[in-house]
Amino acid sequence: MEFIKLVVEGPLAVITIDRPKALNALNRQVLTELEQAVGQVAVDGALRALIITGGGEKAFVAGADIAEMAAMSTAEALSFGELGHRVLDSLEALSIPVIAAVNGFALGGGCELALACDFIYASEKAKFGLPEVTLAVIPGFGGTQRLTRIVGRARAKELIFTGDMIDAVKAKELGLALDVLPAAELLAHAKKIAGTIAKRGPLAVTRAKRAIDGGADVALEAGNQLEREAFAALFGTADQKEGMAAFLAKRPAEFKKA
Ligand code: DAK
Repeated sequence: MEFIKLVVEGPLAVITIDRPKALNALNRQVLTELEQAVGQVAVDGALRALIITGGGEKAFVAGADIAEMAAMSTAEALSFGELGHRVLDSLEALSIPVIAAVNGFALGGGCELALACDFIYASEKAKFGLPEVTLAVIPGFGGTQRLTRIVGRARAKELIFTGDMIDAVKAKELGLALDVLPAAELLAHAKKIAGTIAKRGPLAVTRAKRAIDGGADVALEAGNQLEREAFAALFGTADQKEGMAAFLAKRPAEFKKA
């Protein structure tokens, strides 16, 4: 892969979008490689968390590639949008938690990529925005939907209608970024949190992710039903027996994802 780096460090995987000359902009090749990397993560049963970040000093991802999109026909735009949605959906559907470490510009498709992750940590240098209307288009990789679900309709409309960028502090205020870190500490912080998650019962983490995501767009009763089913199913796992036995024996648990 030319523009995507996938590095596995024990139970953690780090994907770096690495096309710094174009501020890591997402063209078809980058998206296709990203899809491939996400596919590799999906089948690696030893992984417990994934971190996504941007290569170089300036950008997480500065958007879909404007040079590639400039001459697209409607049919080509439809196919490009389908590719972007497919890649972000596959990321969102991973059974392990995905953390975006936003180290710079996260604009347009880059902001949408971060929004498809489970949560976002931002460096002090990060800037978020959906500037598509400045190009006379709209977000095409799920931004109108995922941003709205996080910040609410009115804020999403303000950001999308103006196309203005916000800094990391404002992103935190809106609930878009969880925390703001000095640039030099961002990745280490994401790895620390990912490392903590990696020690927890992996099947439980996955079930919790499914219950939270599956319950987000349904009535409370239906969401609670998802939780009840997941809770009960976990009692059929060896890890649940191990986790509770370890607690009672006052020793660390050794989970086997079984
Ligand atoms: N695409 C292509 N190249 C980009 C780029 C992008 N999104 N962003 C930056 N670059 C390139 C620049 O062209 C420049 O290339 P060279 O001139 O050196 O060859 C290089 O990266 C460095 O950028 P700058 O020289 O501009 O760097 P500055 O520090 O001065 O400015 C900036 C940084 C982030 C403020 C500026 O680069 C900028 O405004 N970039 C564009 C940001 C943007 O508008 N992003 C949103 C893109 S639109 C859809 C599907 C998807 C989408 C929409 C519809 N359908 C299927 C319908 C998604 C749309 C978008 O994401």
